[in-house]
Amino acid sequence: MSAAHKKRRSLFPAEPPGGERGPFSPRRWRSPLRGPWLTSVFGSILLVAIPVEFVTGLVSYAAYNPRLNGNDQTPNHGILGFYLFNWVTSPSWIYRFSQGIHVMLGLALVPIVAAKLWSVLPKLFAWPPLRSVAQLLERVSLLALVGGIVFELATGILNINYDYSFKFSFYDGHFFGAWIFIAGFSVHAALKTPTMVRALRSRRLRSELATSLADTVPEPLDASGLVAVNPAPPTVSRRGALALVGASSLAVVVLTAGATVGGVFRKTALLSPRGRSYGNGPNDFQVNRTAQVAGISPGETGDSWRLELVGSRTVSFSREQLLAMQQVGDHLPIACVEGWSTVQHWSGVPLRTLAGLAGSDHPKQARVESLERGGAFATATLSGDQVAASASLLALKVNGADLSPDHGFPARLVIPAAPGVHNTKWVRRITFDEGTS
Ligand SMILES: Nc1nc2c(c(=O)[nH]1)N[C@H]1C(S)=C(S)[C@@H](COP(=O)(O)O)O[C@H]1N2
Ligand SMILES: [Mo]
Repeated sequence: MSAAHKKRRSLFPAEPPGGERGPFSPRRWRSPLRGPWLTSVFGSILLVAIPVEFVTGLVSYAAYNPRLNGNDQTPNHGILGFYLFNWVTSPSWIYRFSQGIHVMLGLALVPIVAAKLWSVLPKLFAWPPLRSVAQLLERVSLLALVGGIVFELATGILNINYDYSFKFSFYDGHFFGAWIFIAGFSVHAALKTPTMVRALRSRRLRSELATSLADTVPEPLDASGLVAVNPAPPTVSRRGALALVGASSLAVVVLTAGATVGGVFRKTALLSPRGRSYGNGPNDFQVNRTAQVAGISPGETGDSWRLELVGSRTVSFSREQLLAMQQVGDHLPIACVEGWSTVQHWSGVPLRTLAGLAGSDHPKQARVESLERGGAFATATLSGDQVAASASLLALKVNGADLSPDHGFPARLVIPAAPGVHNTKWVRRITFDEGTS
């Protein structure tokens, strides 16, 4: 063993199991790109992006008005619901915007998180695994951090792909997972930000981007344990690695953003599982669940259909009678939690007019029931503000034409700024509650 080699080895106090070739040997990790600078580049992106992702996630949960009966099986989530507020009704695009960011950014983070984890992989195998109490604490926080981000990305991606058959467990899982993750993230950020700043200052991004493969050399050895003690020749430059990660992120965004940006970009949303199945003519925009899948039979939506309104009195109206009332219309978005959205021109009867007809001028909340039986979509509870908002509609038409069966014929809700799921289709009954809840 050479003197220099001995010196390097002295950074590692114990002989790992498996000798020099096992995964626990620092000599086993040979990428010449790994080092505090590269890790810090990925870390600094996450340091900004993760809080945005967390906050838009909390906003999304608040937008469901989980405190209203029936909107959430575990309302409030105890102390973690401390921040909940009555969700807003304007601007109408706010949920579309915030949830679009949450989903797109979440997807864009996948390559960056993968690169960050790759860059610190040798630390996972550091030997001996526990050197001190401080290190034990750090490792526990890493479990929340790494386990948390992997869990959040996985459940989020499953959710946007596979509907809501597991809706409430998804919400609970993604919600509690987010809190566990953010706890680990906060500890990690507090511990590592000084190191990150130092590492970022150690090299200039501009000169890294100008460095070719031939000139790529490892970062100087340090105590962090990230830099390879036994580096292999580089097969990609740092700028190549950064370009690969950046391009992957960009590709994910380009291939999904069309689902919420809409227009001509809709066609580029090749990775988006939703937001691309259309109807016909004026109803030619995406359908989340068709009437057939929801079990709506043409018989129940025909001439015998009546809207029942329950307040201090109970009244009911045929579709014809509703169409004879004064109609209002507006361009309003349907913005799904899955990240896709679409803006259409909806017209029908304002919800507050219907409340008045049921003898309930200032309801505290409204319970909406669909013809659909059972499942997470069959009912929604709206706040008093949502009933009172002038743009809140029981829509009968879209873009001037009758609603198609798949878009909720005979009548559906369109509530400004609400998550798509509260825009109940095939409405059967609305119960206005003047109580104090
Ligand atoms: N009764 C009922 N209403 C529903 C749904 C449903 O499956 N059943 N889907 C909801 C969801 S999750 C969304 S995003 C919107 C989608 O509306 P669209 O299919 O007209 O685009 O309707 C909402 N209303
Ligand atoms: Mo949705």
